[in-house]
Amino acid sequence: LNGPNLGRLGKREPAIYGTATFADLTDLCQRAGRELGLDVDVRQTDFEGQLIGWIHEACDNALPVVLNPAAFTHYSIAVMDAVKMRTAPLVEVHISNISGREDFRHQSVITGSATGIIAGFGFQSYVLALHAIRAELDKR
Ligand code: CA2
Repeated sequence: LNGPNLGRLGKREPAIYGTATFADLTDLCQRAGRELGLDVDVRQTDFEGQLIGWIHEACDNALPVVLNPAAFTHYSIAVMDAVKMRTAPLVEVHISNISGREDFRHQSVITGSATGIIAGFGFQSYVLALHAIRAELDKR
């Protein structure tokens, strides 16, 4: 699940987010999912309520989530409250290393309620998160 502006990947700020597009990210996640035996549904929204609705859907169906909340990471108590309701592993991901960027990006209100966080590996952060979810599911 991807938050605001991530649908614009590859179109601006290539130095931070790379030149690949959101469609490329979707392909990468689906391919990685197939290799790991996970059926991956990739979504993106610019709307907080939509993102929260999708997190509720995952909670209701005990579905694991890879979540890039984008800017909501840094201030959305509403997204944090939804993440707290999780009933399956939820991995927070970031394309960039948020701890190495502007001060306002150092804080995530999400991390404390997630299973864990992976940041700074470009699109590979998502693949690593899918591996983490596979490992969590295999523990059960
Ligand atoms: O590094 C990440 O994955 C972020 O979650 C991306 C968010 C940013 O607000 C977070 O601090 C870190 C921003 C997504 C904006 O995406 C863009 C895509 C194309 C061009 C410009 C921005």
